[in-house]
Amino acid sequence: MFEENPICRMLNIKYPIFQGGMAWLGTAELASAVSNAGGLGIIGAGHMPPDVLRAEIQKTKAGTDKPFGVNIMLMSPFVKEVMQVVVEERVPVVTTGAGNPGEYIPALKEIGTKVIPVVASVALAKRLVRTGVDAVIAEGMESGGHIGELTTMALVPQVVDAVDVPVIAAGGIGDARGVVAAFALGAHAVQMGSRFVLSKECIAHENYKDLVLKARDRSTVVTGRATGHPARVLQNKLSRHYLDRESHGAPIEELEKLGIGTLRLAAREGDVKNGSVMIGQISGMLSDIKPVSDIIQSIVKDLEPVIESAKANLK
Ligand code: TUI
Repeated sequence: MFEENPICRMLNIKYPIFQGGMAWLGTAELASAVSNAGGLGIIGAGHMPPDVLRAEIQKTKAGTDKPFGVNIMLMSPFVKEVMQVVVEERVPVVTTGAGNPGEYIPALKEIGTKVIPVVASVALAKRLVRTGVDAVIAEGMESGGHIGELTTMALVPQVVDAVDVPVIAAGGIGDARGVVAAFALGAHAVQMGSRFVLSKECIAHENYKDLVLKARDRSTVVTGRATGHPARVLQNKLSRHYLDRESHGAPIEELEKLGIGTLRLAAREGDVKNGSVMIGQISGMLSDIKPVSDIIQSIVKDLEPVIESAKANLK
């Protein structure tokens, strides 16, 4: 299975399943577990200082001999130094979020690192393909954290039609049904974040995991539309206060201040009232915490039955 999948071949991985590079949650423990299970584990560099990222990369290398990636948040104040660390450590794959990685592409490509940006629009996908990226991750607004405007269902086929590199679909995918749907839209691989938050290996605080387990279909909201940096989070005291201030026209500086440090507060300290519990819309269908290898194996095992039941509707 997947011997001819372009992403598996390009990256030398067994399954076309990426783990989203989540800040504070995509640690060496999670990334190495996903890579060991045959997917692509990704360290979420978030706002990590360069020395912290270097240690995380070295820990991941100690935990797996398989390819892995680093996700670089382009809004990070450390972005230049962090890119330097990734080059020095010869990280096999770099994914980027929240911006345009164009200026860093030549240095990464020179050492053979595959560069795979997250895009939320066809225009950015086309622009980045011209600068030489190896593939693109088309991420719909079902995702947790920082998001664009389009849904996965609308975005993925339009990106697939617009570019001639492989496309990884992200946003709203948590089981084999989502993977088959992504393949039907023309994607070659998937990226999942929320599903891996509810894994044994994810170091999210148990309060964070518990709140995600309790989530229903409409439990997430989008804060920060007024700031130009919308983010999907679970409803809680913080998001209610934020949305209240936003709807009353609070200045952007006040809103941005409300968000600082809140992901760490929820994810690591477990303060899920005053922190940001970033998670995608599929949280409503996540009902168990499993080892990463079980998550991946159960998805792979369910692919054929899901395809068969879809086919039944063609008869
Ligand atoms: O980056 C993400 N998801 C994230 S980043 C993050 S850290 C954060 N913390 C607090 C507040 C906000 C963020 C949490 N989740 N996903 C990838 C992604 N990239 N989604 C959307 C985009 C994106 C958006 C606009 C990429 C490029 C873009 O435009 C750039 C351009 O030049 O047009």
